[in-house]
This record gives sequence, structure tokens and C-alpha cells, in this order.
Amino acid sequence: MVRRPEPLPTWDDIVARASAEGITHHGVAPAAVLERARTALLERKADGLHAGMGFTYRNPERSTDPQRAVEGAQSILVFAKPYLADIEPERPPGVQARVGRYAWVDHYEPLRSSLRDIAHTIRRAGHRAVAFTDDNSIVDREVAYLGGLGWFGKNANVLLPGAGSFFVLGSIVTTAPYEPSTPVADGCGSCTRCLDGCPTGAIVAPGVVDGNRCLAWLLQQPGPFPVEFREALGDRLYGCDDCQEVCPPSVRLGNRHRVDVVEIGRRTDGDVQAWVDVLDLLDADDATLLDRHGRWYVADRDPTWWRRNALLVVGNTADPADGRARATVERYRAHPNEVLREHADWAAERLDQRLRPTAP
Ligand code: B12
Ligand code: SF4
Ligand code: SF4
Repeated sequence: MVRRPEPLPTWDDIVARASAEGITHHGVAPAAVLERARTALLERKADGLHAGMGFTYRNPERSTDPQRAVEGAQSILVFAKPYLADIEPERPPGVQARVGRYAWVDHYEPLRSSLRDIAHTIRRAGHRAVAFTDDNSIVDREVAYLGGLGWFGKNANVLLPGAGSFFVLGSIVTTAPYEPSTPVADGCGSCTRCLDGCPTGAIVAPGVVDGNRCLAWLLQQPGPFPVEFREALGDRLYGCDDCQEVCPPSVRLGNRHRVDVVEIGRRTDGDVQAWVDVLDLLDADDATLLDRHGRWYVADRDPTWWRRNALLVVGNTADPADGRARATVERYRAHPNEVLREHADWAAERLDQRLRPTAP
């Protein structure tokens, strides 16, 4: 028996469905080539600002062409889900590293799953529809901008009017026609807080992040961590929020969301990863680390790079008189991996440096 297509969900149906899943912002972008994003990817790649990143840089012709994602696409439905929680886990005792807010819990998978469900209702109406969230197939921020969700901040994030940038983004590329939204006007004005507030000067022009200096990328990339940014790394293990934490529209109290509190509050089982005990991390084997943090991106799925980051955090933040911290660093100074040995040497030196009283 041939199943008859169901009616195409209206835009209002889709918004209602998305809202019920905690998705607060919605818009529609035309399914044309993302010209500005394509130019930016190609230019930044040519200038080396991509710093070896793959992702959307791997194939700019593909990641900026919705037709390559879904042949015959007519619309891109774009969605944003908030993650700035109104409670924050306290920093536990011990040598603790900080995790970027977007990675405290997995915000991508729930969004992806909601969008897949919505895409399914569009497919039942006989159209093609594919959901993407943080996927190499499409440049999310440009779609969010074109779909009228927000403006491009000077910190390169998309800021939603009255709500800021602590949102994850996702989209549905579809052959179904929906009315495009109107882009939002710039809301940064004369503010430059993020440019001044970036600890490594990575925002080299408004809206342009140099991957070679951005801590968020340096923490993920393979190989040695650049020496000149090791102190600036401070206590970060994964992600960097500074350019959003200093952003007035993003940190307004009203932007904090109870929806995440429910999620975070429910998870008392260690799934909320706002802080990570780095000495524990440095004691754990690969399987344990991949089990704990496997949803985070790490080059080649190799926990070596988390250990590298953790050694720098020990050097930057542990009490230089902490016996366990010292013993851990000493153990790593004899590690078979040369990169880890070198980072352990740096950590040992930094602990010594911090032990010595500074000259008056
Ligand atoms: C690669 C990548 C990174 C890289 C590079 C980031 C970057 N700025 O390009 C690294 C690892 C550094 C990174 C870090 C972060 N990321 Co990231 N990342 C991505 C990914 C996979 C691709 C982004 C991309 O294509 N960049 C390429 C360049 C060309 O894009 P762009 O900088 O946005 O360039 C635009 C602007 O320059 C603008 N523009 C052009 N001219 C002008 C002029 C002016 C004046 C201005 C203001 C703008 C402007 O147009 C350009 C083209 O669109 C997307 C997911 C996806 N599939 O899209 C997530 C994504 C962008 N990341 C996200 C997040 C949350 C982060 C972090 C906050 C995580 C963290 N806490 O560490 C940081 C923020 C760092 C920062 N300030 O950008 C979210 C952003 C949500 C939002 N509200 O904007 C995304 C969309 C993931 C998601 N689906 O939610 N990320
Ligand atoms: S994520 Fe951190 S290092 Fe990267 S641009 Fe923002 S403040 Fe700078
Ligand atoms: S800190 Fe200021 S300039 Fe930077 S993104 Fe926020 S509002 Fe825009």
C-alpha cells in the first residue's frame, strides 16, 4: 500500500514543536550559497588563520552550499537553544580545570535529536529534510545570521537580540518552501570589550578569530601547545568563554535559563563537567578518559592532548607545595611521549617559578 504524504507542517507548527523542546529562537534562511562564509573560509585558509582546522574549512565549497547538503533545497530552518544556566556547579577542592560552558553537558545531541524529529515530520509530507548541528556540512553561524536569529558580534559569535550568544545552533536543510526571515541589524555598536578581553589577542579584527592564538582551538589541536600562550591558558582544559563572559548583551542576568538548571540539577551523577580534577585525569588511562570525555572533540580521539592541557593547568594553578601535583609532574617528565615530557618540564619550571617569592 502506498502511503499518502501527510500535510506539510506550517512554520507555526514547527516553532511550537521546537519551543516544546527548549529551543527558544527560530528563523528561515534562503537555501542559496553562503557567499560571505565561503569567501571568509577561503581567505582565512589562504592567510593561515585556520591554523590547520578541518571542520567547515576542510571543504568550503561543500560547507557553504546547502544544495550539496540536500539537492533541490529551498529553505534552511535555523534554531538556537540556550545553555547559560542560572546555577553553576561550585569549584570542587583539588587542582581543578575549567570547562567551557557549552561543554558542561552535551547540548548538541539533544538539539540534533529534536531537529531530526522535526525533519521527519517534513519528510512525511514528501519533502527532503536533513538536520545538521555542529556538522562540517554547513556553516551554522552564517545560516543563523541569514535566518534572522541574530547579528555577528565582534567576538565572531552570533548574538541574539535581548539574549546574547550562549546558544548552540542547528538547522534543517529542506526542499520544502518556507518564508525567509529578515536579518537582524548590528547590535555591538562602539563596544570593543571582547577584543580587549581575549587573553591571547586572538580576535585580530572585528568578527575574525586567528585560530593560531585562540585558546579554544589550541586546546583541541594536536601537538605542542604554543609556549607563548601557556600562561594565558590559566586553568582551562576544554573551551574558552572569555570573549563571551565580557560581552554585555551575553551575560545579562535575564539570559540565564532554568531549562538547563533542570538538566544540570538532575545530573548529580558526575555528568556535569564544569570542573575536572586534573591530577585524576593525569592518573587515568585512555579508555577511562574517552569514556568520561569522549563527547568532546579531540584530534584523532587521542587523550594525549587532554593530558598535555592538564599538565599546563597543574603548572599554572597547583599549589607549588602540593606533593601529589609535584609527583604527578615528575612522573610525566619520564613519560614515553616526548610532547608530554616537554609539557611536564614546563609545568615543573612554572611551579618552581611560582614558589619563589617575587621581588618587592
Ligand atoms: C571551527 C569552529 C570553531 C573554531 C573556529 C571559530 C571561528 N570563530 O571560526 C574554534 C575551535 C576556535 C571554535 C571556538 C568556539 N566555538 Co565553534 N565552531 C566551529 C564550527 C565547526 C565552524 C565555524 C566556522 O565555519 N568558522 C569559519 C569562519 C569563516 O567563520 P566566522 O568567524 O564565523 O566568520 C564570519 C564572521 O567573520 C562574519 N563577518 C564577516 N565580516 C564581518 C565583519 C564584522 C564587523 C563582523 C562582526 C563579522 C563579520 O562572516 C563570516 C562568515 O560567516 C561551528 C559549527 C558549524 N558547523 O558551523 C562551531 C560554532 C561556530 N562554535 C560555537 C561555539 C559555541 C564556540 C565557542 C564559544 C566554544 C568555547 N566556549 O570554546 C568558541 C568561540 C570562539 C570564537 N570567538 O569564535 C557555536 C557558536 C554559537 C554562536 N552563538 O555563535 C557553533 C555555531 C557551534 C554550534 N552549532 O552551536 N569554534
Ligand atoms: S575563545 Fe578565548 S581565546 Fe578564543 S577568541 Fe574568545 S576569548 Fe579569545
Ligand atoms: S563584547 Fe561588545 S563588541 Fe564584543 S560581541 Fe559583545 S557587544 Fe559586541
